[in-house]
Amino acid sequence: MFKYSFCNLVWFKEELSKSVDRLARFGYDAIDLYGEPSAYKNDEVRQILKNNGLVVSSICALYSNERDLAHPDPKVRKNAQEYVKSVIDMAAEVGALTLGIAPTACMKTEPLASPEDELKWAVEGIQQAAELAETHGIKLVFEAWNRYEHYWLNRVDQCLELMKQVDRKNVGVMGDVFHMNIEETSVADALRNAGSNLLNIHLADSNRAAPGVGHFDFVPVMQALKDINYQGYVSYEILPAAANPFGVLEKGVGEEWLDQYAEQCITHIKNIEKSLLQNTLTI
Ligand code: LER
Ligand code: MN
Repeated sequence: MFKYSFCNLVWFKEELSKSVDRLARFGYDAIDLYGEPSAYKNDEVRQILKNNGLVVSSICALYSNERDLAHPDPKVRKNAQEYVKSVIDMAAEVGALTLGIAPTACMKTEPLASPEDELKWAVEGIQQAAELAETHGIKLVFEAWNRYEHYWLNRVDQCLELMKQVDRKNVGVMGDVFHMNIEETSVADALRNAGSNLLNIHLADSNRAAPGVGHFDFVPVMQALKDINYQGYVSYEILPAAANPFGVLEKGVGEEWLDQYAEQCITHIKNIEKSLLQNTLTI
């Protein structure tokens, strides 16, 4: 029923062909590429994916302080818009269906201007990006990040609200259960509330490791995705423990984050999916 993808952010330092080979071996359908266009040669990406029978489900764009659509400095906003344009171009060239869009930087926990100004700058930048993405048939998605990574979009209902303000038909939302486990009253209800606006999802356990390694219950989440007839990819975004998820990537990861967790992610969730299909799980 579900299609599975994996975000290669955790394999930041690895050659793409090795990552894609691993995903193909464990039965994934797609890859969710971290959004650093200079790290890839798009024709090579297409060839590697074709050779392994995978597609690109999404681009996980990386919004740093220099790529802040809501920054008071127009130069920073312009830089952010240029970055977004470069990831849209990359998404178009590698055939990605969705692309993460953020009103302001990740790891920014306090605003730098008034809420009215930040909202105005962000909406302008996102509308421009949506119009360009539309010409390539790409959908933009807002992802809620927990309070230690963001001061603005912490819950899916806030993403839905911003989606309405942006008011472009190719803009939707995504969930990330690591963040949702911290911020939502009920992860499953928040996904149900997003309904057909939910265009992508990141799964990770409570400690951001592979599902099954922490203590998060994935059964209600998979049931909610089934109930809303979720048509997007179920993507895993697992990351080692760190206050700044990007800092840790520079160092590389331990052996268990490679084959062992890639296999465990898909096996754990496919087992739940199978049980839900056979109706053997009651929640
Ligand atoms: C990106 O998908 C995300 O979830 C952020 O927390 C980046 O670490
Ligand atoms: Mn995520």
